[in-house]
Parts: sequence; C-alpha cells; structure tokens
Amino acid sequence: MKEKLKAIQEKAMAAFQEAKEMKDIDDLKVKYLGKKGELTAILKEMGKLSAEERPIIGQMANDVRQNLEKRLDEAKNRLAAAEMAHRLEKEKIDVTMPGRARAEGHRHPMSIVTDEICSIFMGMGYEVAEGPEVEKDYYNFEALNIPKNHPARDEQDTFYIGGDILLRTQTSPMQVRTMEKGKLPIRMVCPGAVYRSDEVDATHSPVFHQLEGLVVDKNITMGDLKGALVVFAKELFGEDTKVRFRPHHFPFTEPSAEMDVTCFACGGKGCRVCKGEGYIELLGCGMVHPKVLKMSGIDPDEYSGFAFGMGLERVAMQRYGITDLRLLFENDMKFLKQF
Ligand code: 2NL
Repeated sequence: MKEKLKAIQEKAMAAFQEAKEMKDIDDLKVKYLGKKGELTAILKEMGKLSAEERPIIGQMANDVRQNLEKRLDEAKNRLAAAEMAHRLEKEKIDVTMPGRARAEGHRHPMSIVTDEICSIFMGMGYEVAEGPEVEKDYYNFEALNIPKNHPARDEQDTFYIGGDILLRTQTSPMQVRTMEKGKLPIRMVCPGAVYRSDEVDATHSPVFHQLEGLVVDKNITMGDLKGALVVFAKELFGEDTKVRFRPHHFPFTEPSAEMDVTCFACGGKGCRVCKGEGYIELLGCGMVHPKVLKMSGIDPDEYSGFAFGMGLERVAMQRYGITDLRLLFENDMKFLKQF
C-alpha cells in the first residue's frame, strides 16, 4: 500500500504541474482527492491491513493528502497569476490615444438669426409668442383691416384650405389673438413660418419665415417705434448702423413706413449689393390702425400702439451674404457646415 500511495502522489504532482487551466485543477481535485478519487479508494482498503500497519499507513495517507492539497493550491495560484497577467496584457488600454471625435450638429442659420432677434427684443422686455400656422380668414385678413377686394386675399396669393380656413400669410393673427385676450399693455414678438402661393426662385418661396412685433400701451407714439427699432437695428448689425424711414402704406397701420439700414456690404457708401443706394430695406412698420385696435376690443382713444414685420430669410441673407434664398431650404451639408 505504501508503494501505491507513493505512486499516486507522484502521478498527481506531475499532473498538477501540467495543469493549464483552472478547469484542469477542478478535474484533478476530483480525480485524486474527491470522494470517489484515487486516494479515497486506497483508504477504503485500510480494513485489510494489520493493526500495526494501519496507523502507519493512515499517517502516510494523511501526509499524502496534505501534500497534494498544498500542491494543488500552489498550482491554482500559479494559474490564477498567469491568467491575470494574460488579461492585463490583453486588456491593456492606452489612455494617451486620441479619442474618437463625436459628430456634433449645430443650429441652422435661420435659427441663429431668429434666436438672436428674439433675444434682442426680450432684452427690451418683449415676450416671444408662437401660434398656429393654419388660421381663420378673420385673424389673417379681416381683423387686420385688409378689405375683401385686397390682392393679398386672391386665391393666386394665399393657400386656402377650404371655407374660411387658410395658411397664414403673416404672423399677425397671433398678435390679434393676443390683443383679443385684453391683457394690456402688450409688448410681444412673434416669429414663425408663413405661406404664400409664390413660385420658387432666388428670392421667393411658398414657405418662409417672418417675425412681427406689437406694442400696445397708453401714449405710445411714433417716437417709441423709432426708438425701439433703431436700438434693434444697431444691436443686430452693429453700433455704426444708420437707419432711415420711408413713408409706405399697409392697411393695418397708419401712418406706415419702411425702415432701411446701412448696407452691411459697403457700410453706406453704395455698392453692388445695395445697388448704389447705401441702404437696404429691413422691415415694414407703423402705428397700429385705430380700426384694428377697435376690432380686437381695445379702445383707440385710450390706447395706441406700433407694429412691425420683417422677413427672416432676408435678414439671414443680409447677415451672411447669401445670394440665393433656396440655399436656406435645401439642407445641403456643404452649405450648412459654414455656419
Ligand atoms: C412687412 C410689414 C408689418 C405689421 C406688419 C401688424 C400686426 C398687427 C397690427 C398691426 Cl396685429 N400691424 N403687423 C405692421 C406693419 C408692418 O409687416 O414688410 N413684413 C414683412
């Protein structure tokens, strides 16, 4: 039996040395030290031994078991260390490597211009309001003193949806709705898409964007209009910007004017962009027509107001020197990446 024990010990130790994976260790443990293992099989034969031999062989068997357990542990540690070393090598990361650049979007030039104009007016205490693009004939035309026979009401110019429903041709319906609510004073701007039945070319599109403003309070004069719009123009185009007002006509304002600003390209000297004028038209404006105030329930003897409206594509084109309106709608990445 001594020989057998020695043989098992040698065989087991050799096997432990050769173990390549953790799984081998577990298998070897079962094979040699397990309940159905080789060592246990020998111990079961102890009954056949004489009384003198039994303690000696028993002692020896215990030594072998302890030895093997110790060696098995060593082998296990060796494998664990090797495995860790291997993983550290394989999963090594170079923290100094450059990161992968993330593709980041940015605002559209139309959004940049719209946001900028809104913040200038917010700085002067105006609220920003947005409203429906599908409107009633009343809010788009009637309440703005635009008569039934006005060319803007022609089917050729306006998208009618049916009955008295249409796509708004200006953002004024939102101002009318605000006046109707009766909360005074009013200081508001309203940006948004408007629709007109135009053919697409370098300066026209059936969908474009406007920003209109409305102020209604006691004792509002043309002086307030000029003051607000001059501050606006200087903030948008720079402190050196000059403005000029030319008389005009709108059905919803009286008196009415158009406001020009010194040409962004030549600074007022006159060039190709402003056709030698030195000025470029920026917006239309005027004192809100008393009939318009009255129709929305505001007493024109007590209150007065001014209003203005501008095309946002035009502002963006001036601002960035864009010569074709279509670039703002086509979403060509080569164009958009420049902003
Ligand atoms: C232009 C001119 C303008 C208004 C819009 C307005 C709105 C109400 C009452 C009175 Cl509710 N007026 N809006 C006034 C003057 C001019 O727009 O050339 N737009 C592109």
